[in-house]
Amino acid sequence: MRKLCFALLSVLFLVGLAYDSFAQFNRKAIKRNNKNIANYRGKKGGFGKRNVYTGIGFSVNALNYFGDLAPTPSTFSTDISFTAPSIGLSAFHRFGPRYTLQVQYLYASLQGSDKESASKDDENVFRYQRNLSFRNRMHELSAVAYFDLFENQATYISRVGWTPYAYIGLAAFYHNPQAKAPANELDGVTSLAEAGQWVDLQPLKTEGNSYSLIQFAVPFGAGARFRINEVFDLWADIGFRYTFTDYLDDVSGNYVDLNTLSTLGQAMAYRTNELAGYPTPGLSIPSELAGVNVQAGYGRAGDQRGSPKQNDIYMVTSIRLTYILGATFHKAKFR
Ligand SMILES: [Ca+2]
Repeated sequence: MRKLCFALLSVLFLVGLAYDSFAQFNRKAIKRNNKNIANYRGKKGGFGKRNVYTGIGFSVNALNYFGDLAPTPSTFSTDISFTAPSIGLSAFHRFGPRYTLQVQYLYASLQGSDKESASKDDENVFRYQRNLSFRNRMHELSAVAYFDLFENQATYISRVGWTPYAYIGLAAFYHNPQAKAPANELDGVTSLAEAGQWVDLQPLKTEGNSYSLIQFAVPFGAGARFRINEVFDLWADIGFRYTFTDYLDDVSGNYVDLNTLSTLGQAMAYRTNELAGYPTPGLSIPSELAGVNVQAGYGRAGDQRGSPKQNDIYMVTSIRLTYILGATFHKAKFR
């Protein structure tokens, strides 16, 4: 909750900042217009229609996941080996000397695995023994405002060679957490029909509750844009998607009574027994499911499965090539 408040405050602060600079820009524009009117010598103006431009872009991105299945319990823990590539398509509109608005479609993929990220030989033994894993393929649509440090009052032709920028916006995404099904049901002998397949986790209600597959996020970050030639720019930035869900990994709260789940749900919700030698002698206790023993602390109703304190977030590192549309039209007009 504190995190959410912080995120909302940050957004409000940035919106305030943007509004302030916009107001300042307006005041400047009025001043400039007055000056222009006073010095009128024919056609002249502020950031007028002919300075506005539109373009399209293509990006390659690297995605990292921060959440319940990260290597350590810290907020900024991620397993770099699970970095997933992604592509994005975008369109942007330049509407001020410092301001660009961009809409983007991003295909994204996130991954995490307790077994591969945590060790049974250190303080992360809880995660190792939990033995959960996931992948999540996402389709994200975002609208983001970019604020340049260096301004350009004229047309795209005289835009600066490079400028740092910051961005903030809103994103909506469709996601679908999945995990690979184990060979057997929880009884350890009956083969699972879905063995080895990627199974959708949301319909199984592994923690007893449902969540929406459409979610929202606040993208924010910083980077720099480099002019390649008259029409091409290269953008490089790094940022976070602060989401409003803890279920990107299908892990957030406690284990539920295994009797309340389907056979497949049971096998996907509690996975400690898949580790060789588990449940360990001395810590093997009966679960609520008849005939199935679990490791003490895992798999019984109320045992901790995840941490609901923090939502899952992801980091997006991007390199984007953009092309300014209508350049030949402008050239023809001003030659
Ligand atoms: Ca989570």
